[in-house]
Amino acid sequence: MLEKINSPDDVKKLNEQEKEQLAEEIRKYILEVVSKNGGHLASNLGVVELTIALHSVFNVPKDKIIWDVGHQTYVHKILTGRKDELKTLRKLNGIAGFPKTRESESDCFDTGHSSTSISVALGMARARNLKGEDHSVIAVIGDGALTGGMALEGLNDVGFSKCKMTVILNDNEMSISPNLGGLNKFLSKLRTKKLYTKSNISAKKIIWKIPGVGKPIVKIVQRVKRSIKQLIIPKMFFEDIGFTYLGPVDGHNIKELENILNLSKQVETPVLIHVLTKKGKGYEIAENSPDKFHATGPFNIETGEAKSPKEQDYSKIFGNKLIELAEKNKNIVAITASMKDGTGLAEFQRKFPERFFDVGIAEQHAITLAAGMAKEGLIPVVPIYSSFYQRAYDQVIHDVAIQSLPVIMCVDRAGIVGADGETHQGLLDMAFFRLVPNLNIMAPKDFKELEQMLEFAIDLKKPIVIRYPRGGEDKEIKFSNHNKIEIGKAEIVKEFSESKEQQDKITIITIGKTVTKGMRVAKALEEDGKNVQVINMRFLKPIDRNTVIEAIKQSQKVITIEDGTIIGGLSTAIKEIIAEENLANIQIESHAYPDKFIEQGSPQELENKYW
Ligand SMILES: Cc1ncc(C[n+]2csc(CCOP(=O)(O)OP(=O)(O)O)c2C)c(N)n1
Repeated sequence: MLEKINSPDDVKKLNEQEKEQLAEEIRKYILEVVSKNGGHLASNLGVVELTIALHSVFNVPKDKIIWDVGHQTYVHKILTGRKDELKTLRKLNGIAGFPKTRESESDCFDTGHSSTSISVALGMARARNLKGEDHSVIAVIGDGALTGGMALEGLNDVGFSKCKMTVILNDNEMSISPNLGGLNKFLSKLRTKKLYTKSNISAKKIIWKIPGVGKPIVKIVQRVKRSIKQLIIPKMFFEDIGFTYLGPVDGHNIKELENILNLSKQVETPVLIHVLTKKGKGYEIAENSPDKFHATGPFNIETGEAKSPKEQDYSKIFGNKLIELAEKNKNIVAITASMKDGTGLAEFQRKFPERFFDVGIAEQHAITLAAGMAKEGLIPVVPIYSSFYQRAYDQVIHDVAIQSLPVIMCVDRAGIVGADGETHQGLLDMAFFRLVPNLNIMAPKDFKELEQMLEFAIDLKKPIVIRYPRGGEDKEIKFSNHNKIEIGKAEIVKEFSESKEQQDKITIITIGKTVTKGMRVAKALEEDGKNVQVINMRFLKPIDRNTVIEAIKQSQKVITIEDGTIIGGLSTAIKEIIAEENLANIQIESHAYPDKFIEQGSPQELENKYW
């Protein structure tokens, strides 16, 4: 069946049975590709029927489907002309793991971070209305993404707008790990309601929504039903804020999905369709461990085992050290925005359940919650991926930094992240955090230094950022020396050679993961006859001006290396010192990522391309 499918028109031609067969073949194909390339497996297996139904009922690119987060669009890509190309999923120059408008006109908006789809959809629906057009606009959002503040801001405005558009709530009861919170409790009541089928839907309510049609006939009946429903059916929340609620519907029944989607088209005001799906559907191993298969590296299909064994990484080192420190200090608490596994907090949760808080996909709330806790004497530690810290920038400034509250902000996945592409690279945090008064910013050169920095941060009692990369420490270059951390003090990890006193002196200034890169460059330059010292800045802020000035005065050339953008980070900080101190005649060479959004590829490929 899959062989015949090159566009949504081909899907529309299939009968019910053929569509079911197509669903099976798509699952097999996705499993094949993701087991080789890695990617978001479980979420995609969960939306196969929903995506087939959407492309059976709607016509992209005229109709607009906005996928929240966008990690579940592999099926959509297969059905919209990218079937063969999917084999290059997440590779350099290959098909992206998220919607990309540059890739296909069927992808109407780029996503990657969660909870944006409802706002985007309303924007498109309002634009459609103002332009006098008549296509459909549909946001597809998971129950996890619905916990993000912007989704709720969007729902609020959509309900008020009375704008014709559809929100499809893809409810699998999971974020990456099981979904938590009050909204989840509310949805769990809805889940237990009788499933929607074509035969049991009350058409009256739909007719009532069509202006001028049927209104007088059903109005009184509706009022009575409404007051009774309020007592027994919690779906009224969506109805009360302005949506017509349809569902819940079995998200693996293509026929019923098509029926409900067609029904929604008749409503002239906002509709919310509640779709129940199973994360990992059809691949038992993923159905049983949907969190493990939310995002996965290459794995063996038969066993589900990872192809390359998991090695020690910065997130685990962070999580273990935090447990050690929390055993000694009961004021330490940990907060995650729905990423407890990725950020290394799973064991902390087991050990200290009452000191662990998973707030949902709510980075802004996570930081302000931490600020409140810090104000009352706790020591909140908040690991969030670098690119998701972008969400909480104002909270860092307004709620933490201005009052100089002791929140420890751990920036995980800092620097180049790789296959998830532009939306997930952690290249901006050094630049945007450096602007904020009162913040201290550190980055460790290896695991040991991360442990030292975490310990230092707990004692500091001031706002502090610790950034560290995805994955593990350098396998070849090891540091035996780990000097005590002192606020704003750099360390010299390689001194000038006295034996080469007469030669050109070069100072390499670097920080975090790239300190080992600096050591490699130093070795190559020395082989070339140069005399090189390497400075590990440790602190981007406060920066160790004296060490920098001293180094520059001794050198003919300075090389800066950092795992961040060229604007605003380490190289800018060094150039500012050079200008402020009038250190003329110094040659400076900066290695950082250029002022553009960096595409997907392996970290190694991207480092080779851009450094
Ligand atoms: C702002 C932001 N924070 C965190 C993430 C990481 N993330 C990607 S998918 C996901 C869970 C999404 O759950 P849900 O919306 O229910 O979709 P599902 O995968 O269950 O289909 C998370 C936390 C993100 N993409 N964006």
